[in-house]
Amino acid sequence: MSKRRVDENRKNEQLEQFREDKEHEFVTTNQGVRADNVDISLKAGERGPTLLEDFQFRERLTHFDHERIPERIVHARGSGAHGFFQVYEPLAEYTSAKFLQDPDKKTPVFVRFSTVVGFRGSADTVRDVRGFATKFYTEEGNYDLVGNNIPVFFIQDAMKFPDLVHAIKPEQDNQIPQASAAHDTFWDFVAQHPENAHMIMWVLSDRALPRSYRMMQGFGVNTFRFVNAQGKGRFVKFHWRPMLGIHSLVWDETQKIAGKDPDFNRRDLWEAIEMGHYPEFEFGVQMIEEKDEFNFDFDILDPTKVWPEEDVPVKWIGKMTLNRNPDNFFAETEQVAFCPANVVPGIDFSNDPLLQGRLFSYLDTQMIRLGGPNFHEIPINRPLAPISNYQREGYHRMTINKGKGSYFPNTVADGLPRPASAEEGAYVHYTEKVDGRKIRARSEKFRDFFSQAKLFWNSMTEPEKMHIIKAFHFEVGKVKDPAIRQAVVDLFNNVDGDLAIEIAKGAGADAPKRKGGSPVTRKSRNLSQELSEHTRKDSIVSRKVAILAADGYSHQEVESLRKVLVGAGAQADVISKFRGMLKSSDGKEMEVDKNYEVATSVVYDAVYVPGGHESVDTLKMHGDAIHFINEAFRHCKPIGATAEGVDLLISSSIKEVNLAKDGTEIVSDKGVVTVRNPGSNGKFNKVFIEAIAQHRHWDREKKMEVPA
Ligand code: HDE
Repeated sequence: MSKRRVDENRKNEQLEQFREDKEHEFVTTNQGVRADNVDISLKAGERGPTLLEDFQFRERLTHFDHERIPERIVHARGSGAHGFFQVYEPLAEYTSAKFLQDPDKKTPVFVRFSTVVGFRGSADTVRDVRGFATKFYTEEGNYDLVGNNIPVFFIQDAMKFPDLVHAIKPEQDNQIPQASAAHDTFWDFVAQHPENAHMIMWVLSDRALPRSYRMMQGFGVNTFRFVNAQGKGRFVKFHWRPMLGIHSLVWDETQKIAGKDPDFNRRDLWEAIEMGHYPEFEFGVQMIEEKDEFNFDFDILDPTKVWPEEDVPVKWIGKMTLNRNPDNFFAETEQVAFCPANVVPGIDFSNDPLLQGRLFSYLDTQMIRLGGPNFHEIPINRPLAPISNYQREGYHRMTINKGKGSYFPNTVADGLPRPASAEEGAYVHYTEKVDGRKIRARSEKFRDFFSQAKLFWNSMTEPEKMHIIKAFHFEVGKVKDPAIRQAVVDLFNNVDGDLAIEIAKGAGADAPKRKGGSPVTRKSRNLSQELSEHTRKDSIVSRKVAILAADGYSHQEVESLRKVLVGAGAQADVISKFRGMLKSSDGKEMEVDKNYEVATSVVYDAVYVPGGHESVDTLKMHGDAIHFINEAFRHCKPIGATAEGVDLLISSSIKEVNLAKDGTEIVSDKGVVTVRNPGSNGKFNKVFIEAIAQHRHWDREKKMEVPA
C-alpha cells in the first residue's frame, strides 16, 4: 500500500476497530448471555403479570429508554460525511501546521453540515444559516474548523448568544414556530440590535436556501491567526468554495420541499456520495499582516464584517473531497463533537470577542450533550495522534491507564509523559502583547453597523434584491406586533431608504418618516451569488432532470437526451401517471421511474417533454403534468420540449415566452428550450444542457407570474 493511501485511510482503519457488522448466529444480552426469546416477556402464567426477574426484558427496555441524547442546542439537524484534504503547496511561510505542508499527504476529515434553528427532526430546506464544520484528523492532533455558509454573524459579542438563540428558537410559551425566524421574538431582537443588520441581509438572501450542501460556500467567520515556525503571526479568515459553484433554491420551492421531502439536503449529500459524485471544496485563506491591522475602515476583529475580496484576496490553498458516507448516523454524525478551540500548532486565535466566547462554549456543551468529559474517546472524535496525559476517570471512560503514574511530576513512571517543547511539536500559544483595563466595552469601529449591510445590498443583482425584499415581506409580514414591524423598517432605513420603503409596503408598516441610508456606494462582486467568480455555470453533474411521458412517446428523442444527460453526470427520471412500462410510438418500451404521486417538480432541477402525439395528448389531460410545467417555470427552472412536446407547454400557463413554431430552429428563451423538428436531437440536447448548467433563469421573474 502506498504512503498516500495510508494517510487517507488512517481514520477509516481506526474506526474499523469499533465497527460491528459480523454475522452472529445468536442474540445475546449486553453481558454476552444468549437470549432464548426476544418476543415475549417472562410472565407468571399465560395471562399473568410480567416478572421483575426478566433481566432480558428489563435490559432491552432500559437500553431503549436511554437511546436519545440531548440534541444540539443549535445546529441540531445535520448530515455528515468522511473524506480527505490535500494542500496544494507547502505553506511554511505562513503556518507551521503540518497538514498544510505536504501536497502528497491526504489528511482524513469528517464534515457535518447543518441547519441552525430547527430541531433534529425539522426540514432541511428552511430559510436558515447552514453550519459547515470540518474535523481534520491531522498527525498533530485534531483541528476543527467550525464554520457557516455565511461569512458574518448576528452579534459581536458571545455574551449575547443566549439572547439571540432564545429569540430565534420557537417562542417559549407555545413552541411555535419550528425552524423559522419569521416570528415576533426574533424580529424584536433584530430591531434592537443594529449590529445584526448585515447578517440579516445575508439570511434573507438566496444564501439561506442552498440547493445542496455541495453547492454552498463555507466560512470560518471569526478572525484566526496563522503562525509560522519563526513565530510570525498573520490574521486570517478561512473560506471554502464548492467546485460545483454556489446555487440556491427559490423560497416557494423550499417550503414545498419541506413537506414533500424534508430530507432533501441530507438525501442529496448521501446519494451524491453513493453515486460517486464526491463533493469537493477548495480551501482558502485571506491574510492580513499584523502591521496592517488598523488599515481598514472596519475592525478586523469584528465578526459582523467581511474582508472584501478586492482588498484582501483569497489564496486558495487546498482541496477537500468527501467520498464516504458514515456507517451509522448516531455513532458518527450525532456524536461528533466540534470545538473551535481544537487547533494545532501553526493556527491560533484572535481577540474577536465572539470567537473568545466560542472557545469556551463548545467544550461545555459537549459535557452535557455527550454525558461527561470522555467524549474524545468516542470513535469519531478520537484523534489519530496518540493521547497521553494525566486526565483520569469520569463517565464512560474507555482507556485503561496502567501503573501508578496519574500525576506530574512523578518518579513512579519515570516522569512520563512530560510536556514537550515547541521543537518537539508542542502547541505554544502566540505571544501576543495584551495591555488594557478590565472593561465591558467594544472598540469604536465595531459601531459601524450599516456600511457593510449597504455594501452587500449594492452588490446584489436585481433578482437577488427582489428575493431579499420578498423575504422581508414573508418574515416581517408574519410578525404580529405592528410596533416591531415598524422598528424593523426604521432599522433598515439606516441601510438603504428604498429598501426600507419596500419592506414597509409588504410588511404592513409605514414608510420611514425621512428616507435614510448608508452613503456607501461601493460594490463587491463575490458577495453576489450570481456574479461571484466562485459560482460556476458550466456543469450539470448530479443535477436531476424529470422527463414527462406517456404511452406513444418518442423513444428516439428520450434516449438521445438521456444518453447525453447521463454522460454529463446528470440523473434523468421518467415520470408518468403510473409506474410500470410505457410503450413508445414505435413499439419500444421504457420503465417509469416515478409516478406523479411520488415525483414533484420541486425536487428536480429541470423538466423535459419529448414528442409523440399520443403521449402529449395524454399528458395534456393530466393536471399533474401541466402543474409540473407551471411550477418548474415559476421556480425559473430550465424546461425543454421537442416536437409535439412543445404543445404541452402551450397548454400550460407559460405565456410570454417564445416557443419554436416549426422546422429545425431551436428557440431558447428565458431557459425554455424548444424545437419542432429535432432531427437527431444533437443540437437541442446541447442547448438544453447549457440551460440546465445556468441553474435558474431569473429573467422570467420580472413580469411573468404563473399560478402554481
Ligand atoms: Fe456555534 N455552537 N456558537 N457558531 N456552531 C454550537 O456546539 C456558539 C457560531 C457552529 O455540526 C454548539 O456542539 C456560541 C458562529 C456550527 O456539530 C454551541 C457562539 C459559527 C455548529 C455553540 C456561536 C458557529 C455550532 C451547539 C457565539 C460560525 C455545529 C452544539 C459566540 C463560525 C457543529 C455544539 C456540529 C454549534 C456555541 C456562534 C458555527 C452551543 C456561544 C459564529 C457549524 O457550543
